Amino acid sequence: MGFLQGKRALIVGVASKRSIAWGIAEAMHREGAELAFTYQTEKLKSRVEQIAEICGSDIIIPCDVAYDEQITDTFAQLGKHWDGYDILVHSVGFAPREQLVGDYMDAVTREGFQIAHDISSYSFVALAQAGRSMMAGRNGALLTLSYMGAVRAMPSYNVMGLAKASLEANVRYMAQSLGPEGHRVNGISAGPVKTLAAAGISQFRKMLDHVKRTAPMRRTITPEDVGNVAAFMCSDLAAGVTGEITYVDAGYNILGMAELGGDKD
Ligand code: NAD
Ligand code: 0WE
Repeated sequence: MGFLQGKRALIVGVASKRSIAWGIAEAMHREGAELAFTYQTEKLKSRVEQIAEICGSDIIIPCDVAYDEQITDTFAQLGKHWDGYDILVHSVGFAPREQLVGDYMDAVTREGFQIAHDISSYSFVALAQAGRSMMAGRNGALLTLSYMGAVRAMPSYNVMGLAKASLEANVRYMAQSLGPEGHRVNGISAGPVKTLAAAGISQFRKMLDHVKRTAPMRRTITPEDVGNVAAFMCSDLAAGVTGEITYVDAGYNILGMAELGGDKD
């Protein structure tokens, strides 16, 4: 029997078969969870439907987290299928593209800052809030995805780094709020993966190569690597863990002077 047997999970953030959220959905399905999915835009609907079908799910709900009504309506729709749910996976991040180019202080604007924080951090607590009553009494688990740019200044990640820092603080404050209700809130800080969100980021290849050469495991990570840890974190096996950010990055974050320890250069 899978370790998520009897659990119901809402997955927010599938856009393609490369999505980290898809790796998470696959692992949760394998471990016996029942799944529901949201999609951001009509363009993504048929793709998310296909992916949901592979996981035996026919619950596919539109949700652009920029809109309060769509967040509220997501749980009204979910309530037509399920009387409650146990797991929320938030795998959403966005900043206007021009924010992720060049030097931080040249690129940042008030609007770019606001959008990055709204979509990448506020949306996590907004979804949790809207779904709170449906999680009541079920010892729920909430999970989000972060990146090391939250805690280190990195090239071009720019205002997304600040938004991820906010998201990681959100994990801790949400854990404080929801702990007394029996719910746990955690984050996974993933190493770089080639997904749609990474497409068109200049030097992304170089970042993957750098990790391959220098990370302790001498490889990059996959959505499957993240999925397995996510499934564990949202299961009762992790009942004693909340407010935590777990790195799934082949060990890259523990290094200093990474380049000198690598195979080449
Ligand atoms: P992805 O493009 O597959 O997923 C990003 C998702 O965010 C998409 O499904 C997109 O529809 C959704 N999204 C964006 N704006 C939205 C909005 N307004 N409303 C609803 N959904 C919206 O890319 P991914 O790499 O799988 O990203 C998932 C998460 O993982 C993000 O939080 C990202 O920051 C994080 N992450 C990614 C990497 C990486 O290198 N790919 C590394 C660490 C963390
Ligand atoms: O969190 C992310 C991706 C975030 C992201 C990506 C995009 C591209 C398309 C947010 N907003 C947008 N907006 C768009 O218009 N990652 C961790 C992947 C990533 O993105 C980077 C990275 C890494 C790693 C951007 C610059 C530098 C490194």
